[in-house]
Amino acid sequence: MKKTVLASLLALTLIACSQSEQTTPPAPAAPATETPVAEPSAPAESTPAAETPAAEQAAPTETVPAAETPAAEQPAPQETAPAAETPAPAVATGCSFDLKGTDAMTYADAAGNAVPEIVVAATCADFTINFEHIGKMPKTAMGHNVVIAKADDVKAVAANGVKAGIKGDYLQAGDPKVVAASKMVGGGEKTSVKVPVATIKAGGYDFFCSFPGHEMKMHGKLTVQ
Ligand SMILES: [Cu+2]
Repeated sequence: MKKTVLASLLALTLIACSQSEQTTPPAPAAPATETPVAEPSAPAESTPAAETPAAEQAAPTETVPAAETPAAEQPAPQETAPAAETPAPAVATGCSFDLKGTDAMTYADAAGNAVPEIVVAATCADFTINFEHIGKMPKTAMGHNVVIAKADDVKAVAANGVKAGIKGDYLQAGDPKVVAASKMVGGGEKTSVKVPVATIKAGGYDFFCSFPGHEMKMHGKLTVQ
């Protein structure tokens, strides 16, 4: 009996609830349904709207590369700067010149500038190049020397030097094409080479390093004025 009563009470309550819900909903139900409809449509529009900005962002991204193009144009003026450095020859004062060698496989003057050419005074009987390896690498890895030869003979002298190996200071013993040469030195070491000016007066002589591969970068003109 109690169960039936409870059941009927529950049923009544449910009906009451459903009725109360039904009665209340009608008014709010209309606005409630209208609002959801408006909301979905709004997000639906906002989604494509969000896609449009994305497409607009892609456009700005294309303008960024455009900004990179002027940046690529800037390196051009920078390239002209090194070109201006190259023509500067080192004019020796007196009858000697202090030449440096670096771990970066380059020759440099005392100020650290590149030395594309050394100009020797014609009044000198002998000209001495005092060479210092200012790097730290050993002779076996980054050895440097100063060899004087005719410009046309440099490749052949270097090739013969490679055959001579490190034991021969990368110079063929008694190579007739070598006018003068210093010994091969490593980081922190000094050496020198004396050049008879009468021999190089005619012109067309170069100085270079005969360590394998170094001649490409360590190479300059030795001229008499
Ligand atoms: Cu070298």
